Amino acid sequence: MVPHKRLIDHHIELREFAAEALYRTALVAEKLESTVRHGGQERRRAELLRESAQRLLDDQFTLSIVGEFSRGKSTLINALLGHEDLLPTAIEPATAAITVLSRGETANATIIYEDGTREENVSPADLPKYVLGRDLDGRDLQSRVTQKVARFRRAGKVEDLTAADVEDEVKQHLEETKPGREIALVELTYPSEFLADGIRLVDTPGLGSVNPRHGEATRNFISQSDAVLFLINTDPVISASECNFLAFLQDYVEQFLFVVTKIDRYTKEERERSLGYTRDTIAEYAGITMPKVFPVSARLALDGQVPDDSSKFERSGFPEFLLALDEFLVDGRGQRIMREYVGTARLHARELRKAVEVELQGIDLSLDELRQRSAHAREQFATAREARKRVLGRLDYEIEHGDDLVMGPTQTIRFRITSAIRDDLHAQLAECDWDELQQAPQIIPIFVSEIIGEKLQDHLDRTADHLGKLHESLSEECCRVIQDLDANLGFEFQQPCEFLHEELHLLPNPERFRASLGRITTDTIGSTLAVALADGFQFGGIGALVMVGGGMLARTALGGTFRERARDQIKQAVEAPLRDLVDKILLNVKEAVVGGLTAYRAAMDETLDRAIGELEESVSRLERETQSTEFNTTDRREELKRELGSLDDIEELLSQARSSSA
Ligand SMILES: Nc1nc2c(ncn2[C@@H]2O[C@H](COP(=O)(O)OP(=O)(O)OP(=O)(O)O)[C@@H](O)[C@H]2O)c(=O)[nH]1
Ligand SMILES: [Mg+2]
Repeated sequence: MVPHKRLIDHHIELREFAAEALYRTALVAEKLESTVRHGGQERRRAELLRESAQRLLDDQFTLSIVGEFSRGKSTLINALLGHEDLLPTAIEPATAAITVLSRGETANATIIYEDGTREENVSPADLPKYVLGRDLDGRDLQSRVTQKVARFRRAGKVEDLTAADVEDEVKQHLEETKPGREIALVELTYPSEFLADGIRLVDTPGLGSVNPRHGEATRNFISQSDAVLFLINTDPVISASECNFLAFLQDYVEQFLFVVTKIDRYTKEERERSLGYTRDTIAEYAGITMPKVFPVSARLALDGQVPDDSSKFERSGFPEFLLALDEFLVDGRGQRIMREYVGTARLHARELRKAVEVELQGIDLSLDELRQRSAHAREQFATAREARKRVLGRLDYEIEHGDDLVMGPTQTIRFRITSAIRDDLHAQLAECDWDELQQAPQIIPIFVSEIIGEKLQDHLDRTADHLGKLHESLSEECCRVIQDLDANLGFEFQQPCEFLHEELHLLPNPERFRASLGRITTDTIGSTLAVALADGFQFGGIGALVMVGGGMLARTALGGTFRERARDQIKQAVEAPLRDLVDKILLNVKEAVVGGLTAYRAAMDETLDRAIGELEESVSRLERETQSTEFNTTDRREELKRELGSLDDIEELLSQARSSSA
């Protein structure tokens, strides 16, 4: 299936404008590095710009397909690539490993294990061996236990069945299904036009299946995604746990497209009701206004790819979906190009312009005038460097006191939060029925995260506010230093330094920082509790029964005993990590604050150093040039004017890039 041509052309146009601007800026930098100059500063700039252009042209974009188990993720990818059996699919929870698909001449898989070893040249036909989880939904265990209960029942001895009998089955099952070497990732190449232009499609293990490690694998991969396709079904409609997962995703990814699959199974009326409900729920719970939700049938799309059956393809919803998907991809990629590449080209072009302007004005001066000017400029540079020291000194102070800022009231906070969670958790567990207990590994981290989030909110808000104010005042000061330098240097510049505000704006800002503090909390809770629950509860033997037993055990006399034991097990699994959880969160927040401040300091330092250093270097070069006997003022002036013209062209290209991205 080929992506829509016009939109792809449009994306390529933007990318080419940006790449050309980067290459041309590199050329200007190189030309300015004339024979009389030393230091190789501009040559290094040119290298940097070329590398950046190369990266842009290799431009990869990762689109992850996520959703709960069995929603049809793998089938949807197969339909997008037009190959029915490429990725294994199944009625029960299937995919257990992250599979990254990219374009290649042949279909070929590489298996990468957690220990770093690789298995190359695996045939896609063998993928089920690697990608499918064994007994992922506990079906084997369930049937094993069911058979045992049935045997007792047939013999009329169901009353004699003890918990120990059932536990034996669990132990034996766990022993037989012990996981082998864990797969970290499967890389699969496939010759498809859909994967042209650096698109990588990622099939992820479904969430909400009984093995929390699979949800973890998906959660951990999300930060590497540029955009997400979120799969939901017509029936069941979107659930609370899907909404929670969506909220988690929103911390990492800005671009979402929602797909409701398997529409072939329902009538038009059912579909429309389900779609309406899904849209409203997403809008209400995830705060995404007018979410784009596309109803499709991957099954019909696959069947409709057989020649002479285009009506199925028409009915699959794929024609509209593919159009929207193109638009979505172009939009997402375009935003990234604007952010990462157009901005870089613009910054360097402006710096070069300043350097050219200083030189052009300088070579027209008499030697005496020039000496006076550069003596004056040197004083200004010294003043600017003093101001830079002051700005950095303030940041050093904050970094040194990062501990107080974040860790101050740790003890009280820890006590308050842990007891609140414990009380609430016990009360909640007492109310849980079998079905709810089965969902504990998914629900508990969300529940704990909500309580901790609520209790820590004030504390995190204060920290974020403080950092926000600091950022604001330091950015202002930084801009002032450079503005003062520009204004007092004795040379005139065509463009004021308003862009500096934009550049500094990219550094940690209060809102983004507030969001990232929230994310640290969710991440810490997610990983700490998921692992604790997985080890202590899921694989701890008896707990697994809760996963499988559901209705069947509830109907036997054992039901009550197991429910109680399962509750205790959940309490134990959660309580131990709770004690350290708050400390861990605060420590992670502190690391993020200090890390953020340190990165901010480095960026501030670099900005100021560059702004001062570039001009200083221009003035020094000017002196060297005018003193050099071989220097030809007329030629150089012509050369500089030409480069100024090139810089005008680059600005023009960049504004074309901006308008083509709009
Ligand atoms: N009728 C119909 N069935 C579908 C469609 N898409 C998927 N299915 C079926 O739904 C089941 C689950 O599909 P998968 O593609 O394995 O689902 P998944 O989301 O990858 O599941 P996990 O890997 O377990 O997370 C399979 O039996 C598919 O054949 C569809 O559009 N229509
Ligand atoms: Mg799958």
